[in-house]
Amino acid sequence: MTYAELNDRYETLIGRKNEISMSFYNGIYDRWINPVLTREHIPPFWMYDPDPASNPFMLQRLGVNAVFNSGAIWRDGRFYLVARVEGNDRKSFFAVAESDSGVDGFRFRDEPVLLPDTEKNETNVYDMRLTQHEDGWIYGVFCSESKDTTTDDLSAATAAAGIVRTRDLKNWERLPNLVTLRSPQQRNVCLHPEFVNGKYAFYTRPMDGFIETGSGSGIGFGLCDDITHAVIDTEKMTSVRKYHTITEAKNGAGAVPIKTGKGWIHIAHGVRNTAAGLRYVIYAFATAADDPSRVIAEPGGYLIAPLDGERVGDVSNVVFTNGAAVTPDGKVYIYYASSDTRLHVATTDLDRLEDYVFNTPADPGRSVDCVKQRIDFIHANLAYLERNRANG
Ligand code: M1P
Repeated sequence: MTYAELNDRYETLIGRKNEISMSFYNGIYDRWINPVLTREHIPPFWMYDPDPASNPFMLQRLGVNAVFNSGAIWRDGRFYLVARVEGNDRKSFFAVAESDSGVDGFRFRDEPVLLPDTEKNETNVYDMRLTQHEDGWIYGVFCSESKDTTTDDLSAATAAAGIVRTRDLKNWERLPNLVTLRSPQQRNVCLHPEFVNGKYAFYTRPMDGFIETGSGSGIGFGLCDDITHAVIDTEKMTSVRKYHTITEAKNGAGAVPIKTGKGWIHIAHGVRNTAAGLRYVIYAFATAADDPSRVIAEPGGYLIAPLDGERVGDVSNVVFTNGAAVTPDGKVYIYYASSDTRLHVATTDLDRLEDYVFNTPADPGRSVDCVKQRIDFIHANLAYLERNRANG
């Protein structure tokens, strides 16, 4: 292929219109047929030297393996994603893509984000949550991963929460990593958009090790006075892991909580173990308007699970979100990645999301109680249908 042909292929992809999937329905959200970002959305000049003199065979010199977990924000009529881009060398980095529609046309800016190099042991960065904070800054909180130097195990790593801030999504100021005094490691940390008791509030995910949460029992919540040297002493638990549920193995904050009339809606991920490995799904819960650490609604089961082709990828059987954009007219765009490979969008609105979170029955915890719950539901539904028939 010539560089011009590569570029034509790229432009055709960027220009492709997306459509709501008609084969999926649950009333809660719509799925869209095409992923919004894939590795094919990477500009060719990030991967190919276009000069035939130095690249006579038009070889890819710096490949991109995957584009997935993405922070999201809506600002001034445009949708911005800060995606996790993973090179063929396994290192992840961040890149900003923009679109007018939020469902198609996402185009990466000319260069990825070069973070200030202040954490000298940091090897990898990923999964940025973008928070438009009431202090006027846009914060990006992400996983900052370093080699665990206390062991010879080459796969041993340490996860911490990195923090950057920006006013324009172009110039990024790096702040010191979050310190949590009582948790050795952190991943999936997310900054709450408002001050709580006059302090910055973080959702955390305390972990004893890099993969296992160990004694960490779920999504934590902690306050800090100074975001430029963020230290959290005590983490209070919000949504906790439970036996034989979708969060049994671990869970973690996802998109920045969404403010509604009834409280804060959280779209998070839950993980359970199976004979085929870990299965990641997306679930939702709500916390109180006046106390964003207190869970007030927890619909049973998952909101989004891997479906069809989403089930397969580099880390199969995974859906994961770290970003949702909300428009002023109440439309909600949930950006979720499948199998650590590509990024999709599911769309809904605040009313439907609120109805889902507050009116979906909670998980009763035991099969027998689930059957009773369903039978009560069936009886009520049949009675309604019968009444309707009787009334003509
Ligand atoms: O591979 C699935 C996900 O695994 C991690 O999530 P968690 O910390 O909950 O296990 C993250 O690294 C995430 O990037 C990844 O998608």
